[in-house]
Amino acid sequence: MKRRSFIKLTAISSAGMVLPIKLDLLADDHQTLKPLTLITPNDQFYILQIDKPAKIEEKNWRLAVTGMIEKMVPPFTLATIKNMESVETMRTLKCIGDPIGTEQMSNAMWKGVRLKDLLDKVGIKDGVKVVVFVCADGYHTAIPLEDAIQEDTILAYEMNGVPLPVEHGFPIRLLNPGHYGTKNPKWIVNIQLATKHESYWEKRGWDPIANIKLATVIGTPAPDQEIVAGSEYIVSGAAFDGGHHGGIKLIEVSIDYGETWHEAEIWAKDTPLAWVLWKWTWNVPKDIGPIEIYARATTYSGITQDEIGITAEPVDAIGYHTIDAKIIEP
Ligand SMILES: Nc1nc2c(c(=O)[nH]1)N[C@H]1C(S)=C(S)[C@@H](COP(=O)(O)O)O[C@H]1N2
Ligand SMILES: [Mo]
Repeated sequence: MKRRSFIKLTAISSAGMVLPIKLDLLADDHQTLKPLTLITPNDQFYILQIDKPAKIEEKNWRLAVTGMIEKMVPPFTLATIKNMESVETMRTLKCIGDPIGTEQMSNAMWKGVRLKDLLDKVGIKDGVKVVVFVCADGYHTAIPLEDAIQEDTILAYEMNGVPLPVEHGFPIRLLNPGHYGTKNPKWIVNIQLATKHESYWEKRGWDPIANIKLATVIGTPAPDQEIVAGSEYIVSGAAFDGGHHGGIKLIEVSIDYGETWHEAEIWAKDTPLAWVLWKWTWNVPKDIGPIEIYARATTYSGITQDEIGITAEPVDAIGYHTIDAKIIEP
């Protein structure tokens, strides 16, 4: 029991106390996950930023690539970028301040260009170590060059079939696979090739690497939900390993504090860079009273989440998400 409260406190202190961020559109009805859909509609996708969204007009926007470049190229317009070879990809974004992902994890289809294709146009000088993203809202962050030139690192300009909504970074944001939201900057106006950079959140003590950890989230039931004795109830949620452990192989649910585990059905999945959705039909017992529900994932690489989280190569797993609910009289 002690361990369970530890996990909850961690989530609260990192999301609420340490990160002084605005949960703009996270109204009350977004506070807990509902039954999820594989793709999160844009108007339900979580939103996080240090201040107000930057409002950029396409005609006034240019993307300058500067620093340790080989040749001078005029700043890119959105039209030039859209003329480059495009890629479409499903990606889950998750905030570092919500490690379990109960509120700040969503999934979308994105369209954009490979960052490496853009960097090829300017040439990368020897000695470059990091690629820095400077954003119109004052945010800035850097990623290692080897991450930047990966096939899966995308500058996205569309989200679920429409131009990036203002809140999600119009006209261009980065999708950096396997990394928490901090490394997925929005409203990018300048990309700099450099030897080092101290990013906005790193200056404030946050993890500069920001690898997504394996986690399983319970969407239904919500905390304190009342479940009818003797009924069939669908426990459901999402799991995500950030693509670090080969993807999610198995989800299990326990209603006896981890004594026994029941295999859930993974009913929706796409790439390892996106969450999987799972459900388990529970034949709710006749006994009335409080109940605790746990969920855990096992990855293809063979890692299973434990109660307090584990350190595992190449990146870690967090502990179980647990939900306190109630069995009530029919
Ligand atoms: N320019 C800019 N980009 C940003 C941020 C920000 O404050 N400014 N916040 C980051 C954080 S902490 C997260 S979790 C994601 C959230 O992306 P979303 O609002 O599209 O869900 O944006 C990231 N990109
Ligand atoms: Mo975040």
